[in-house]
Amino acid sequence: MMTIEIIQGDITKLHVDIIVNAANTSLLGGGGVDGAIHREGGPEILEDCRKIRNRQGSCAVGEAVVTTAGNLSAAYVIHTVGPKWNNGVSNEAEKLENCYINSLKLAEELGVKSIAFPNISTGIYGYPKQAAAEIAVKVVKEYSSSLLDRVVFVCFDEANFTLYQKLLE
Ligand code: AR6
Repeated sequence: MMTIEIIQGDITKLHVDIIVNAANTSLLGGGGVDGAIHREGGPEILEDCRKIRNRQGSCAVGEAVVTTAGNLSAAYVIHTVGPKWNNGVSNEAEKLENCYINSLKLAEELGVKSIAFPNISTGIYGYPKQAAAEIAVKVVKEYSSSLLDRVVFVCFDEANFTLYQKLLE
């Protein structure tokens, strides 16, 4: 049985097996939660990201890749690339769904039990928070895993925290 939790705070401080990053296709870091993860996790994460780039090039929107978590307490960081909001005309919903699905699948392949997600795409990428939260909750609720037993939604801002509480009550 997979339990779903909501926490308000900084994802880099969480004690879970996997922290998910809302990255960009370059995998080379950025602002928001991506900036925080690289800052707190240290340079080993970027080193791994560069290796992945050398192997496969950039990371497509909706896809997910895994690196070390460096100095973070997690075992791994999964980097997934959310869609930029484009008024809903660029299959953003499907792309966002894929971020959650592909991250969960990768976590299972890694054989871990717990994973924490930020509110992918709802910051710099401008995805409407309500719609994004509905997708995140739907995908996680529908995902059946024999291995994962804890999924945490880490909400940084009050608005997302309130939305997730309503959706999961
Ligand atoms: N812990 C948890 N959540 C956080 C943290 C944190 N430390 N910091 C911010 N958030 P964003 P995006 C929340 O902008 O919209 C980067 O430059 C934030 O409040 O980090 O997917 C990448 O490199 C929001 O709810 O990611 C890309 O270029 C959520 O994390 C681009 O931003 C996502 O906001 C990706 O944009």
